[in-house]
Amino acid sequence: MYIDKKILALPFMAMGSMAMAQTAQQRPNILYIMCDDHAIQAISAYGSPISKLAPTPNIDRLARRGMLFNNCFVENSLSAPSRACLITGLYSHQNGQRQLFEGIDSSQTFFSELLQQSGYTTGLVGKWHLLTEPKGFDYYHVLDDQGKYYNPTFASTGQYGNYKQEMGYATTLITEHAIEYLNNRDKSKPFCLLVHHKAPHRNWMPDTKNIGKYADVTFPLPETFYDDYATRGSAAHTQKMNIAHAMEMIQDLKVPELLEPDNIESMTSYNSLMGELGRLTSQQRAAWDRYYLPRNREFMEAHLTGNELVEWKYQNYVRDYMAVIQSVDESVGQLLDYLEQHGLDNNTIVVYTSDQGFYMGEHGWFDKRFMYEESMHTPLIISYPGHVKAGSVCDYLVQNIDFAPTFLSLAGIEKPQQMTGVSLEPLFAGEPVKKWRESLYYHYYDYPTFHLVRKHDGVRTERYKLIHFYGKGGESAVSENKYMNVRGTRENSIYNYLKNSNYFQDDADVDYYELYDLQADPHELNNLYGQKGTEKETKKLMKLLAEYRKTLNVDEP
Ligand code: SGN
Ligand code: CA
Repeated sequence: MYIDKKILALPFMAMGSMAMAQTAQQRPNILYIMCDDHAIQAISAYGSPISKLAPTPNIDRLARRGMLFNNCFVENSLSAPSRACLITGLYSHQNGQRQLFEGIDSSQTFFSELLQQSGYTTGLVGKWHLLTEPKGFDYYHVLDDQGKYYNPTFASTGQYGNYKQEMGYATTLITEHAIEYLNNRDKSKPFCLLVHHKAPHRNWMPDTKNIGKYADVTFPLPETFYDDYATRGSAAHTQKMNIAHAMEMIQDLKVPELLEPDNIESMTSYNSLMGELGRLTSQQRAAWDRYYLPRNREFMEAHLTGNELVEWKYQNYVRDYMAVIQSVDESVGQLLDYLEQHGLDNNTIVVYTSDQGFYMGEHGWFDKRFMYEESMHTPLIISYPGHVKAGSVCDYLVQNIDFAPTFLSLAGIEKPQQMTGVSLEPLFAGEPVKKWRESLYYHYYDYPTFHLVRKHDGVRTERYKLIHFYGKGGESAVSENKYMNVRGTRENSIYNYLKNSNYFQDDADVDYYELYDLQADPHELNNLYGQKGTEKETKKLMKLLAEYRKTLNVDEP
């Protein structure tokens, strides 16, 4: 229900259409920019060593204008689940999108619908990744599934599923469509525009002008690069997301010269890269070859092995990833410029975030999924001149289910009762807040599929993290994925693909806990679960976890 306090305060007679329009104008515009897989480590405002070598001046400019959140976390570190949290303000088990291919419960209210009903004009451009038509948008222009970096296909308002190719680079095209929407929008209404970049999702293909941009940079290895997971349970050992073994030399590191035609995995990786490169125009392909061909020649001649090879992979992974980020940063700059040039900067809330965190070699990994810090943690910067303290930092625990309630409260719309997240507005002043959450609930469900990260849930407080890994192991776990063994579905074909490429390991069932003291051990190298002296804290956290499961009605584990 939409309650505009200003309207309620007006005498009824004064509520002519002029007054309504004026009040509507005073409500803030919302520009929400979300990247796909943008790690905190790759934003210079957050200050990581790698980001200093490949800075993001425009995202930093936004941070200077607003508030940088140091403790923003996702509930389920995966794209579609995260997007479902954003759009509904609900945890995964409440919004139906627990796994990547599961499909959101589209009967849930999307915050965009409420904004639209209350007089906002709403737009969405870029990666949508939910298996349902965008609801509550006057305009949408969305990529097909994960989207392609080069010459991608988009479907527009009312034409859902009808994807048409556009020539150019995804990040640039998305920015252009965002600006197009801003130019053509109904200017009598406040706007809410969601800009969802495809970048920097795997396989990190930079725009032609940025290819090789960091070729001469040597990025420092993260402290935990050679983690041996000595104190952890089996999940950290059985995952398939380490740079050393799971990162593909052909698809991910772009070395097709390594093709082994008799090896099915090598062939799949090759076909995947060739599929992507086959999209390039001859001009784009020439720019690609100018960098990758000599780089690959040099690599093939070097015959690297052991750590030298793993570090070559790391360097080239980070180089490509950061070059992809360069375009994202430029896009942020263009959108901020647009707001300034059109006098919209003071009345627009700008949010920058990602759909989750990402590993940039920490623990030897890429990808996400785990409840460990790098993947659970996500960037969040919010600017709103006059309302959010400029250049401030917020340490309170916030989560992606809070975004929808925040937008609603800023628009003066009462949050629907079932919406679990809370508005971040009380934090905007940068002052201490009397009552705020002291813990977060996390739940990852997507096993067994890409990267083989085991199911787990857990709680994180400011200082501690308790994780419970559970569930059947290997192929037998498929029976728990109700959607995965339905013949003819996309999920089922992915399952078959993984099975045929011997992806599933014969992993054991698991049911164990890990405990970390984030203050003493910020890199989570020392699992304290079961250790002497931790009994009291463990008991407290166990109780907290049980409370979350009960109040939230979690049906697994
Ligand atoms: C693809 C990627 C995975 C990635 C998932 C989910 N493989 O399947 O590496 O974890 O997407 O990513 S790829 O070979 O197709 O690139 S998410 O961001 O959409 O959740
Ligand atoms: Ca993602």
